[in-house]
Amino acid sequence: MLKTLLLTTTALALGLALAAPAGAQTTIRLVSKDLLSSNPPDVAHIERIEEALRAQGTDLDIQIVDLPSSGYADALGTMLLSGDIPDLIYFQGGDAKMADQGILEDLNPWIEQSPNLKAALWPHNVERLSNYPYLLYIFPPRAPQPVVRKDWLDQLGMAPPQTVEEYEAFFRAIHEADLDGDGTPGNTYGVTTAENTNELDSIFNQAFGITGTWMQDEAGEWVHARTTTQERDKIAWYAKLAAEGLYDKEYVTSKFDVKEDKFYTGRAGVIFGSSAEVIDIYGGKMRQAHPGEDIELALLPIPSGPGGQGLQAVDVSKEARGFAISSLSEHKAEVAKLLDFVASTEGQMLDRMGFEGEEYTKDGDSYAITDKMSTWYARFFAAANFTPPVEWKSEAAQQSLENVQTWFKPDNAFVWPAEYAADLDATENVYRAWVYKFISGEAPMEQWDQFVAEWKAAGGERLNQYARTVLGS
Ligand SMILES: [Ca+2]
Repeated sequence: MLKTLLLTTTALALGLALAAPAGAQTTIRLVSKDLLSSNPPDVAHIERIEEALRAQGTDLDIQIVDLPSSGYADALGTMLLSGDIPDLIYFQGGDAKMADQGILEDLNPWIEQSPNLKAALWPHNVERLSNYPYLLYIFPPRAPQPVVRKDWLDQLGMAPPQTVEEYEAFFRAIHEADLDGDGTPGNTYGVTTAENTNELDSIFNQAFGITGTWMQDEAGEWVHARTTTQERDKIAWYAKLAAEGLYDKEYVTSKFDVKEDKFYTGRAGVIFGSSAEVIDIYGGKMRQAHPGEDIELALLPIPSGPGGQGLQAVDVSKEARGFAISSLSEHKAEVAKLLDFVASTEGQMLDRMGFEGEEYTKDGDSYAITDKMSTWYARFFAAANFTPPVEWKSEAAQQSLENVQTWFKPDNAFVWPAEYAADLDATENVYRAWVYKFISGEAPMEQWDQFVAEWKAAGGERLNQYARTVLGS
């Protein structure tokens, strides 16, 4: 037995020696948030990535640089400014300053040479990389999408709404029925949101023709979309829904837990989940709230409307976070190989699925997910083109990810110079306050022009003028 083992080990060592000549090992240093040399799963994960790369002929010693999770961005900035610059750096802010210093590599040529990385990109990644080539963050964008209890959908006997009009009819049907079964029809909202109308905007902006942050008015001049007639028509529709009890006016004081609670207790029929994971958390909590009922959630379609169809335009000015390669690194090609590997099917099997016997079990070609999967997270990427060997996400969650690709629209938002911060704050406050006045019925829609004037006076005119210099004509 021992002899066999020794022979095997020797054969393995010989095999490795052939694949990577002695002395060819390259050390690369990696700093990432929540990736720690004191966390055994992190270490084991990095080690098996090294092993897999070695089998492909790239012999890396990947050293984890430890930084605290709390205050990570500041700690990273201090380390980099001291001249300690790892080969591969995860940023969560503070990257633009470093890019200005010239220490971040333009990633586009590397991606061009890395077939797995290239194929793993989500549509918004491609756009962001073309505007700002220093950060790579391969995860789906946050895009709130509406869900409803499948049994409620069945009870209503209606087809899922495909248009703005059908959504209104759908919200009304929920409101007028007594789906929560408390004996009182009319005490369930069609839809509720948390804090503001952003979640509704996620699917209704494009439907009303609000194509991006900046739009051209009748005269062909760039204006902020929030002051357009398309926005006015959308807010008027939200206000109509609210006036008829279809949309919950109390959104303005609802935190996310309140929004969720209204959904689980049947006081609202539709809420929005910001990601596939969140949609499945909502499904799990709904089942917990109704033991023995085995409730599934259904994802509702992205509606078409008078102005178009799609998910709200995604800011593509740059990634807000992600991995960067140091332009000072002597091992950029090896770092690129590492990134290309984690984006590959083999790499994604490790990074997305966790460990066999921990996050999943395997019997022949058959995989099963364990409870531990709920706390596993990808250390690197969630490739757009990776299909796991066993699906644990609900149909609703999977469909939401497909929608993110199908209905992606790039925004024309840009990065503001710091001097506009006060104008941005002030105009945001004016907008939120007026939207609530319109939706609550405190202000009639006839006062729209008054809102626009106030928005411009609060700094909006300056924003418009600057936008025109950026976007041209
Ligand atoms: Ca009821």
